[in-house]
Amino acid sequence: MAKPGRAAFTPAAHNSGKAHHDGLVVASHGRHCLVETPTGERLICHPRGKKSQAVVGDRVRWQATEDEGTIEEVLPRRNLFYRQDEIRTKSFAANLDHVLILIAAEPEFSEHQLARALIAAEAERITPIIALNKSDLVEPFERAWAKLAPYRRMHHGVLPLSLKASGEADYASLMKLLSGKSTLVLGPSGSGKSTLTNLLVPGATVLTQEISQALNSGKHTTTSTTWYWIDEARTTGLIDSPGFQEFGLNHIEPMQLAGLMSDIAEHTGDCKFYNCTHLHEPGCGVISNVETPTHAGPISASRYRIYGELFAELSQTRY
Ligand SMILES: Nc1nc2c(ncn2[C@@H]2O[C@H](COP(=O)(O)OP(=O)(O)OP(=O)(O)O)[C@@H](O)[C@H]2O)c(=O)[nH]1
Ligand SMILES: [Mg+2]
Ligand SMILES: [Zn+2]
Repeated sequence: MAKPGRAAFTPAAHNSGKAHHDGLVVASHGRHCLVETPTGERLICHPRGKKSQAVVGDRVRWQATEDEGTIEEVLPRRNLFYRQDEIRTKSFAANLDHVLILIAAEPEFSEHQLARALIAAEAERITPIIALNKSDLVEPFERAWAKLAPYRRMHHGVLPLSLKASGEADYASLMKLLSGKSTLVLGPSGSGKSTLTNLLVPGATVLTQEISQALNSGKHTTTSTTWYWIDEARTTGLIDSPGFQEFGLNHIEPMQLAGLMSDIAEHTGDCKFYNCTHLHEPGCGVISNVETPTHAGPISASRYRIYGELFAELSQTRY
């Protein structure tokens, strides 16, 4: 029997117009995307209609047309990692095991955006990994490391990296985490996402910032989301994505927030009222555990402030 991936390219399958094949979406460019067959061939596919709009990481059923293909069906997703603001929804990728949030000593990262990306991952039950890159830049790294204290105390911790200066040492610790999994690498522009891809993916030559600066080609070096295989057996997937600035959480209900911030969620069981917003209620288990200048507490002041600001923002955009 012909392998499923090959059959698409035979005239018989083409003429019958009926053969459906399995595929994995490995890149998306606006409406059309690149689909990889089980045997490793890649072809451009167009969605049949709005319903078959696919994102990277999607498993699809496709049909051959001329030398390209049509996506007939997007198979049910395990999860979909996306952000949403007032204007639009932007999907990053589907069917993920991890979101690796890569930030760096430089450029300075926004704690707000980090907190938002973590909440979006928790909402889809995707395991987050936080890594802080550029440990060779000693002083900015120390500042960033200190700023991350509340995140270092959380269950996922923070992994220090120096992808350019001592990538070899990072290789082993990263492989241990990522092996056999599908991981989306996410983070602000310039944090080193493509440098990471080049380190882990044999033969990858993804454009990184110093080269794009030399070519003078704009602020974001990477402009589309792309899936790479780390191993030849194609069991470990790594997805490079363009840097983001604003991470909209319009799809989250304000009352869901506390449950999606693990350091805060730990204390919601102690609240006097079941529908506590943790903003002002008496007997609130969250408020009593927030650190103050005179009282050390397990919830950092900055995390609690972010909670309050997000709660207000999400309450406003409901209507
Ligand atoms: N000092 C230092 N620089 C690094 C390190 N890792 C990456 N860089 C540099 O940081 C710059 C940005 O790296 P990229 O990999 O292009 O960043 P990116 O996250 O892919 O950026 P976008 O594609 O724009 O989102 C490049 O000049 C890298 O060489 C590191 O460990 N230390
Ligand atoms: Mg990049
Ligand atoms: Zn409370």
